[in-house]
Amino acid sequence: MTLIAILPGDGIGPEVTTEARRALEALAYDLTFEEAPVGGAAYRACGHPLPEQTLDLARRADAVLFGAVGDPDLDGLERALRPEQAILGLRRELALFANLRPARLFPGLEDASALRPEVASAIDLVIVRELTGDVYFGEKGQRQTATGSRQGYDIMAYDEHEVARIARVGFETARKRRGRLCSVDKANVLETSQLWRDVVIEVAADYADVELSHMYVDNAAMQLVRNPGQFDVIVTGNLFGDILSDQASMCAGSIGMLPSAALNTDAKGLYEPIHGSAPDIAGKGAANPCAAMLSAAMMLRHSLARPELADRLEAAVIGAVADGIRTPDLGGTATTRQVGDAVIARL
Ligand code: GGG
Repeated sequence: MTLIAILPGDGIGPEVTTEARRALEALAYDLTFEEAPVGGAAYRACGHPLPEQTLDLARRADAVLFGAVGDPDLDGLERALRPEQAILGLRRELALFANLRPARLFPGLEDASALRPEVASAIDLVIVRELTGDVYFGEKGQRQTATGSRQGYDIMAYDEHEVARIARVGFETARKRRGRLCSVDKANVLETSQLWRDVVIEVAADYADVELSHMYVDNAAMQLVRNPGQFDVIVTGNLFGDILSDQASMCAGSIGMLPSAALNTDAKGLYEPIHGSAPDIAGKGAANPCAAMLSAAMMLRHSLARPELADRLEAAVIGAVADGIRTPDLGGTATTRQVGDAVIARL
């Protein structure tokens, strides 16, 4: 039996993972599910955002379906106990260094996009975000300077092997798509980015069939709204990738539409909507479950080797949205459960 770990987390995480799990149950009868607390919910239940039992389940499982973490009521906690540490810990412990974040405008969502319809309709890209390095995992802290003022610091660092392995994921992803890879950095200012650019160019020698370009992150942010159709695959670091994918989501209609896959070198992966816990709408039945359901489709494709089921689930989500069954973030009035039901009815 294939074991799926369900880690719903905080805020809207439980609502959206419930719909994704229902879709998986409707599609495949040979999956077993085990659920464990994570994030703020786990801190409240066991005193730690990533309890040993949750990590153990994630290690045993064939794949992990993750909701969201974040709880403003726990903002005062020391950093090691904050809900967000759970997802960082999972990425580190499972060595999930490669994050695939596809963004495309589904039929009928032109009006929901932050862009003009003719610009928005061209968006069809994948952001390949490095996930276990950068300022997220470098040395960090607060200290006092010689003049007595408080200083916070987060060291940005990348080793060449970290850059090379994510660059390869970028090239391989581009090779399976339209053959264009744009590496995004800030090489005019950051030494880390200069190394990033040098290593990406070295790796490019193995991918003569892929057209490589480079862009500074500030320009990439601007180009994403000016002309998103120019991008096929973007490969970038942890922080830049986090920011650019939220931006891309609004070009594609809503942050509630973007799934993600966090992968290591095995089939094991962690699948999560790119959105956070959205505490303002938690428990109201207003959360968009599409990103979580599309993340489940990515799980079927990447970890469970069921591409035909992944295609069916993606088509069902696209069909429901095209038929106007949409949550408020997309301008609709449907509830989380109604969208889930509409997707499952189309499987
Ligand atoms: N489902 C995504 C989520 O819960 N994000 C919260 C978060 O803090 N993520 C850290 C990051 O990806 O940068």
